[in-house]
Amino acid sequence: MLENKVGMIFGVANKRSIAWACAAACGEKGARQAFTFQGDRLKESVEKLAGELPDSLVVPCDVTDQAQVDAAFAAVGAKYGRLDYLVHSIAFAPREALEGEFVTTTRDAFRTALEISAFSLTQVSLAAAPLMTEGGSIVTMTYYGAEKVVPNYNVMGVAKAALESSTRYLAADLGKQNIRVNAISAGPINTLSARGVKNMGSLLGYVGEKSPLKRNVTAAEVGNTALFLVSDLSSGITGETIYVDCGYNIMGI
Ligand code: 1JT
Repeated sequence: MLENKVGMIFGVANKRSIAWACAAACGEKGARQAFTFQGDRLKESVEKLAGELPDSLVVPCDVTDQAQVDAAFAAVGAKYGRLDYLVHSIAFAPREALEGEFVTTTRDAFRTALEISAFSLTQVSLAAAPLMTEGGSIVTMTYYGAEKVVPNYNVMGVAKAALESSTRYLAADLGKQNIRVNAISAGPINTLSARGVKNMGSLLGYVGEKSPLKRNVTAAEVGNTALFLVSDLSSGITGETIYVDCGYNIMGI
């Protein structure tokens, strides 16, 4: 399904990462993929995982450093000569911003969360577009806390609201180049990022009981939706936020 397609995956930390589930689903369908990592501590882990897939590339990319972003896309251009899809699965907020009350969010935490979690989508979309010469698909990850208040999600909710809105504005701009931009709103998953969050266990239990499917979503299910969004099966979908949350978001009480 993705034979002759080239993808670029942002946000793999380990095998539980949503980004890795996306890459594994797409790799199985024949895509070649480049992986970015942030900081030396993730280099080995990402190189090991990427090594499981044929003809992959691993490049450093801290999105707060424009030179690294430019170099990462230059490396993809040099190796593959093109890009068909991009998976953006990165977010960050200082730990203390994800507990207590939103009203105490500092200027610094706000700036960092919005820069890394929301602005980076625009940044990588601009860099990706010239390589997407035959059209393309960009997929990002969001969460329900963008729309409704979820205790402790705080500034990440504000950042995800900006990310979802950015998805629509980017879709409008890039549509003329046949580049589609969509977001997946995933239910909570026990990844490395989520692990650092207080009361993640009880959140997972609560969502698992309340959702129509009476369970939590898996990273593999998010990966399969990313596969759909990067494939031609979704050729008429852009600017959309698709829920992959076992139906949790449709419930009132
Ligand atoms: C970040 C973290 C972004 C955790 C994230 C995230 N997007 C979803 N999660 C999981 C989560 C976190 C909280 C939550 C519900 C789900 C941690 C590092 C920074 C980026 O609140 C109930 C806080």
